[in-house]
Amino acid sequence: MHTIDTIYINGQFVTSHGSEVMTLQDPVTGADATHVRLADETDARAAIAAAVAAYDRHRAGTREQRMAWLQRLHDAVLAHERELVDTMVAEYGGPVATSTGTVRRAANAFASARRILGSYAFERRIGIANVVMEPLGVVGLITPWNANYSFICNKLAMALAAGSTGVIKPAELSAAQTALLTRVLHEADLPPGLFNIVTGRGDTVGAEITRHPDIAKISFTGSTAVGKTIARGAVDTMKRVTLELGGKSPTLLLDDADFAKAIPLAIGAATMNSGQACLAGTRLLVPAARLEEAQRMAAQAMGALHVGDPRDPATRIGPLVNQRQFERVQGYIRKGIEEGATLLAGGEGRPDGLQQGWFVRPTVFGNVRNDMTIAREEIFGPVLCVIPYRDEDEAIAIANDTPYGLHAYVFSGDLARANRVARRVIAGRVFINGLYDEPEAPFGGFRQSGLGREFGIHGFEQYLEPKALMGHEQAL
Ligand code: TXE
Repeated sequence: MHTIDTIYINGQFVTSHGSEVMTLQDPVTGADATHVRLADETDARAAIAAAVAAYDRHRAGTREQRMAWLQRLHDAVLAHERELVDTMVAEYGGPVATSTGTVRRAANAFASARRILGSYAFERRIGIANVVMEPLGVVGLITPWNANYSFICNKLAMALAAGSTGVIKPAELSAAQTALLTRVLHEADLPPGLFNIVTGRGDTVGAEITRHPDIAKISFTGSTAVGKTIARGAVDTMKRVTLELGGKSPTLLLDDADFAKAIPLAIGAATMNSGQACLAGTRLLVPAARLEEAQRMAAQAMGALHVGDPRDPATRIGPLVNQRQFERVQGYIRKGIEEGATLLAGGEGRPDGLQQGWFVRPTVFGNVRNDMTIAREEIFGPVLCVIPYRDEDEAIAIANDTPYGLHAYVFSGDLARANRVARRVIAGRVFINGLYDEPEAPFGGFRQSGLGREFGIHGFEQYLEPKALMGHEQAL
């Protein structure tokens, strides 16, 4: 059994003070795999103190210096791509293709921050004012388990580029990935204290970061419920918050779309990262007149996905991250059946031949009404709801009838029409006729999907605060 008991403070690996040891299971077999000694509030405070001590010097440093550090962080992650992927596959159960994408996105986050920093105008003139963009201060970066490396690296890259120092609180479930990533980032040999990494529980370490007066901003990715807790906790010290939360994203299949091309893409949108993706397209809206055809094709495309060992390159859907998520998804599948949706593919239980670990059956429900629980709540597994609509207006109304607004997908034979529909859907991002990866386009949600944006220049500016300087030679 693997034991992890170190955290990273002030450029050093130190043993955490926490007394709680958590056991993580191998998602493929369900067998115990790793013991993690969780950090506690004392560790969080030590990490914050180190980031505070490093802040003034970092803030005063040059743009060129920061760019050089970002380059080194990028190179370090890429140099260890293989190990990082293997550890992600083993700990999290993400299929190898997904996991490789996550590692590349992690490396690219540093390249992207470097590019933005290279040309960013930190000063601009507005009337008589010289407006300078300043770093916010020490930031708290709290991340989930579903793409651990890329969440950490993206937030860290932007914070460092902006001139902030930080404390990272990764998810407990990603302890082994975080331990490896920490060693990799340490190799980039940045000055101590610029970033500190403390794996502990959300309600201890995360809560300490949220309430600590020396933290100026929190960037959080995770559940909507925890996002609200953080926002409430942050208000006492008026911390800035960026929140990337859940979604229940619609895929609008318009009546002029080529179903044979669009439906497999819609299934891809629903099942990315084994369905454990905030941007997953989990509600497929189809014209009522072609409901039977669409449902048959969706069930067939879902049934064709290879579920199995995440190490196998043919695997499209691996196990879920842990037993809790497995049971949660089983509960939603049960709920869908109870509420009267038609089971078209999958269902409760494990897939044939995969009777251990946290594998679920990729599931399609047909004849779903948008007020059913399975159409309203984020399931976070490979479960798709097919919902019929009568006309375009109703499709848009159903798409927008959700507390969320993170993402949407539109398929149509007419690009101009697809764009018109995309503008009427309430979502931070809309993919039209395909699945894309644009690392510098803003990412984030309307409504309860969050607050603020990440990535690119929009994400970068969330780490800056404007200051207006006014004055001239003759003033006195
Ligand atoms: O997330 P949590 P969980 C959704 C998804 C999933 C559900 C539950 O639907 O099924 O959330 O997952 C830290 N103060 N998403 O419970 O708890 C926690 O330690 C400060 C969507 O694992 O939100 C971890 O580091 N921090 C999401 C991080 O929050 C706290 C990705 C996320 O965990 C805290 C993950 C507290 N009081 C889950 N409590 C997405 N947007 O992609 C917990 N944390």
